[in-house]
Amino acid sequence: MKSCSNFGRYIVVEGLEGSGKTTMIGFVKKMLIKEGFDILTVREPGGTPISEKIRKLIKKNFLEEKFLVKTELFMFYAARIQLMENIILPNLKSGKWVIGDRNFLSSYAYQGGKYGVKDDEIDKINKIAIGKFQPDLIIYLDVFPEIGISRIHERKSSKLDRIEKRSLDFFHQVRNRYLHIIKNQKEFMIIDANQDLSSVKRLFQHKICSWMKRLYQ
Ligand code: Z5A
Repeated sequence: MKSCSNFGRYIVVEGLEGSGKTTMIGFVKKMLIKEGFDILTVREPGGTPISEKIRKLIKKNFLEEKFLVKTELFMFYAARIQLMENIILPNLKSGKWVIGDRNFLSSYAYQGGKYGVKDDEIDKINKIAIGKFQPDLIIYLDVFPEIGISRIHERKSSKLDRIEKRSLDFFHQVRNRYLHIIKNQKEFMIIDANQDLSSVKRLFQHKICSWMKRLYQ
């Protein structure tokens, strides 16, 4: 099934918290390794020493100062540049396939919208940060915020982080943003992630396999 091209492929999984991104990435990684692919998985924000420090800072609860949305946006992009330039691009160049837990669509969904930064302003930052670079495939796991959050509550014994503490309204807005902006992407798929785990896995496997068949036709 492997391509003759030396360049790897970059698949990004997007979705609200609790949509099952981490679970599905682990599952598809195992599946592709069995097929003989060399796979690297990364998460955003994070994935390099500097990006992991930024991750901690972004998630921290600050009582003494308001965290501004533009500050957040630049911090996510700072972490993204470190990860793209130092990890993702060199690995793709060496032929590895990279599966990412989030990328720029998260910034448009969480830091954009009615109360956030305008899309044309994010476009400018995006262009400076990653230029015209596009993932080969974006898979959006669509979950209702109520379901995603209840999964996170079930999973977590520790306190919620700064972003997870936001209102249900905020997450509904993020979901609407995702559903709107994903339609402008070159290669995307939407999976109904409200279903039970084995159904979502089945759908995920089916979608990836049909995309790969098209890729190697
Ligand atoms: N953020 C941003 O604002 N702007 C940006 O540009 C970027 C990010 C890049 C990162 O949080 C935060 O940063 C995130 C967006 C913001 N904030 N929020 N809120 P993170 O990296 O800590 O976490 P996350 O990306 O939001 O994902 P998560 O919380 O880890 O969830 P997940 O990976 O999608 O789900 P999971 O870990 O695979 O599953 C969660 C639980 O549900 C687990 O117990 C599973 O077994 C269970 N699960 C999964 N699927 C199912 C199904 N189908 N049925 C039943 N149970 C399931």
